[in-house]
Amino acid sequence: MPRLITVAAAQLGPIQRADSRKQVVARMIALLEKAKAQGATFVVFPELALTTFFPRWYHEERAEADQWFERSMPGPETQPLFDRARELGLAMSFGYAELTPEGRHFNSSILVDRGGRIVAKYRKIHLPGHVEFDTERTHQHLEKRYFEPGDLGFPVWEFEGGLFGMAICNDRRWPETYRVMGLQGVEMVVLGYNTPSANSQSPNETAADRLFHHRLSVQAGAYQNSTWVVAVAKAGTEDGHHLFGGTLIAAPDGKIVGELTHEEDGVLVHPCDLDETRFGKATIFDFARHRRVEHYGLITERTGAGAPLGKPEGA
Ligand code: CDT
Repeated sequence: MPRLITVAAAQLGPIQRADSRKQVVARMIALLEKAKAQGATFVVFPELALTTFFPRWYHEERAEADQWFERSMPGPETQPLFDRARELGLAMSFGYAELTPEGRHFNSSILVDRGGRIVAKYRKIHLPGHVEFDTERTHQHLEKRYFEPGDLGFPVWEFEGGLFGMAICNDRRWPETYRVMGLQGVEMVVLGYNTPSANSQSPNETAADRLFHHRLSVQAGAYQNSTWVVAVAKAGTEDGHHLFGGTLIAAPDGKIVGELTHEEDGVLVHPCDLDETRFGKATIFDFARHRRVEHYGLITERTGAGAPLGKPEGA
């Protein structure tokens, strides 16, 4: 019997700065209903799903940015989303800006079970961008100003009959993200993203290049850890700033089994057999047999690149 989980990657089209949480939650509920009609049992929404991608906007007063954060989850505006998911019997995952009671700011995502209970939380670890307004860039990316790095690591949870992990946007570009979860036997990684289609520091990089790097990272993470990866975009033009789409599901052999080609609200539904992760985990990526951790020390000893370790032969 395959261990099937029918996943809906629920892409959101653009959310403008003026759009309210209430409007966005209504759109997310419409996607839940669409996903349910197509047989999904688990719906994955993007990073910072409830608002525009606000790290592009500079607030001199840090506290002004608190308008984009959720002080509780669920809160008054998100409760209808939880209620509808529970009524439909759907599990879900989505990203949001988290403001803790102690005043800490994280770029977070959660797993919610079919009963509407939050059973897992992840806080984004790899924060791209910068802290101060940067006049050299064509647009700002102020995640390092508005968030602190996640403090929860990359745990894997038993969920929906399998082993699930989360990552958020820039995390997908780092092999360590997947490997730490791979070492816990992860069978499905769900991640959302908001990725500008222009590189603010290089006019030579095209939107096609950026999509290529996105696919490359997600497919490599899936293949090298023999896991499903569900990658979900917020896409389209937000107040003049374009985010690429490319919502996709990658199988444990690294192949893309489905991809959205538009930039609007929509679902990509695929029945994922978690047992398909077994072959790779038992053969080429059987970590217990093939990894050589005695040679991997630099991975945790060094953050940035340092002096080469090679010595001339015979020296
Ligand atoms: N949201 C997010 O992490 N976006 C980044 C953009 C990188 S450019 C500073 C990404 O890696 O897709």
